[in-house]
Amino acid sequence: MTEARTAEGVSTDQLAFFSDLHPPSSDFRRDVLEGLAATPKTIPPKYFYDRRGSALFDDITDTPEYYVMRTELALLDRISDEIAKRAGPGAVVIEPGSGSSTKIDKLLGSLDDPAAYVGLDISKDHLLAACEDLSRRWPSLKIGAICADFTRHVDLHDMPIPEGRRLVFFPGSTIGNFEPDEARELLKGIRDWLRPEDGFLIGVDRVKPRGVLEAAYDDAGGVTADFNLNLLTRINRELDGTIDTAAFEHRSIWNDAKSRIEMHLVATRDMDFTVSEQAFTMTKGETIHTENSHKFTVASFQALARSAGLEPVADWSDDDSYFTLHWLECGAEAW
Ligand code: AVJ
Repeated sequence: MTEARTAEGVSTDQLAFFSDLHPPSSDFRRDVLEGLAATPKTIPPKYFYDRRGSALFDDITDTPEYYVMRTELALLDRISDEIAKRAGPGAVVIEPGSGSSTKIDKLLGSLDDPAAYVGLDISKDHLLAACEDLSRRWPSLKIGAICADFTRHVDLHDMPIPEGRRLVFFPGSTIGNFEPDEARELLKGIRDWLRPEDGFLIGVDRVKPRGVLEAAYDDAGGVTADFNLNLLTRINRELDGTIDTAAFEHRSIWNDAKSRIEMHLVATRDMDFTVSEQAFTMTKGETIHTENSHKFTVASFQALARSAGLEPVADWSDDDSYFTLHWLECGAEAW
C-alpha cells in the first residue's frame, strides 16, 4: 500500500487498504456551460454541495417538512435487531458514497461485532476525511477505502476486501436522484459486489400525497429555496457569472407521470447573463432544472431491483408508509 496525504492532512497509512481507481473528476465549468446551453436548461444536483450548500442541506433535514432523514433514522433504530440478525456477526459494511456519519454509526452500532468498513467515493479528499473520522469513532474497526465512481461499474473482485459476510449500505434515497436507466445500472453494479450470503440494505423514499412531497421540497422557512438558489451564487463566484440571483424563484413540483419531485429555478423576468464569458438568455418563466427525486412504491422499487438482478428479501416501513428500507440479495446466478 502506498502512503498518501491529502490537503486535509489525512493519511492513508491508518487504513487497512486504499485503492485509487482514479475516477475522472467532474468538471463544474463544463457541466454548467453544457447544461445552460441545453433545452431545457439543467444542472446536475451534485453541484449543490459546496460548503454553504452542505450546511443548507443539514438545515433542510431540520425543517418540519423534510421528513426523509428523520424517518429513515427512526426506522433504522426500530429495525436494528432484525438487521443485526440478518447480517450476523463479523459483517463487512460497504458504503458507496460514504455519507452521513449519523447513519453509519447507527448501522455499525446495531451490528454484532462488525469486522470492517469499506468506504467508496468519487472524491478522494471526502473519502479519506470520512474514513479518518470513522476510525476515530470506531478505533477497533478495520477500515478500507476505494476511490471510484460507483455510478459506473466498479469491480471489487481483485480488491483486498476483508473476509466476512458483506452488507452494502446505501441509505438516504440517493437512488431517487437517478433516472430509471441510470438507477438500474447502479444497482447492477452493486449486485456484482454480492455473493449469495451477502446483503444489500437500501433506503428508498415512497410515493405519498403530493402536498406532503411538494412541501418537503419547498419548506415554509425557505431553507430549500436557499439551497436551490445557492447553486446560482456558486456559479457566480466560481465561474465568474453575472446571474441576478434575485430574479430567480425556487419551485418544487410533483411530476406524476415520472413519479418524481422536480426542483427548478424559475426566471421571473427576461434576462441575459454570462458565465465564464459565455452569454446566455432566459425568458420570463423559463426554468433551470436542478434536481429529480424519484419516489417509489414498495412494488415499483422491487420491480426496479429485480430488473437489476437483485432479489427483494425483506422490507420495513415507518407507520406512515413514508419511507422503506429494503433488504436485497443477489439471487440465484451471481458469481
Ligand atoms: C440527498 C438526494 C436524498 O432528494 O431528498 C433534499 C436532496 N434536495 N431537498 C432528496 C434534497 C432538496 C435529497 N437527497
